Amino acid sequence: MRNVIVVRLNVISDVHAQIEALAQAGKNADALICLGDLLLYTDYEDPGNGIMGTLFGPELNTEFIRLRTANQFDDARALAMQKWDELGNREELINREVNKQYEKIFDAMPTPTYITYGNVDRPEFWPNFKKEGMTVLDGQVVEIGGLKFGFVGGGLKTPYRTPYEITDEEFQKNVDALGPVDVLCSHIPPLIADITFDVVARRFERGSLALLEYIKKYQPKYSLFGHVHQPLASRTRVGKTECVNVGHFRATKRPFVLEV
Ligand SMILES: [Mn+2]
Repeated sequence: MRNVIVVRLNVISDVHAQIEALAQAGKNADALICLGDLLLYTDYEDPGNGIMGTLFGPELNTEFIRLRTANQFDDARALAMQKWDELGNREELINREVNKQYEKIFDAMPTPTYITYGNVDRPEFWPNFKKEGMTVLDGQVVEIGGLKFGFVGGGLKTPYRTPYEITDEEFQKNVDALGPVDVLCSHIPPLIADITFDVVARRFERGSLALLEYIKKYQPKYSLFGHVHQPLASRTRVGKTECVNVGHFRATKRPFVLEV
């Protein structure tokens, strides 16, 4: 007879500065897996909140959100430019808020944690905040509980120009670097209609063809991801692979539990 050791992993994504719940996210688990989007730039529920709400104020930010939601990106940009002229150096002001948020978020994050970047992250800030027990992975594999977990971070290019969007070629390289794994962990989903459509925003978010092709080729047990906050479907199956959106942690405050 063989001893079976069960490892419990709590998996979260799209934290978006949900600091209180984050501090509890590792409860009863052997480790936390975080699939990115730690920052809160734009709070659609509370336009005075988040980095843009803090800098622009609720009224202007409401208008900014309205224009972007209506795909009027040039008008949104023109409106923002006007405000930046008044406020001062855009980059400095945003970076100051990013630093403030990351400090609180990384402070609250339980360990041990295996983590990758979302499209609403600023990877260049992470070395300043990374603490003991945190493993940052992108295009890399780690063994947990005897299984191989592969991580691919970031988002793909969109008209929204979110903070960390990489080209399809760069993303493909990170996927190719993995080789076969048991659990594929990414911020964005594989490119499948039901899991990339957001029913509240009423649009498709970007999914990855590279991830879908990887899944078809290697058939990992799980593909875990986040990114789509209100998906049409939160799970789907590709052959032997169970594809799971682990949920919008800012809203749910609950991790997805994976026992291996
Ligand atoms: Mn997100």
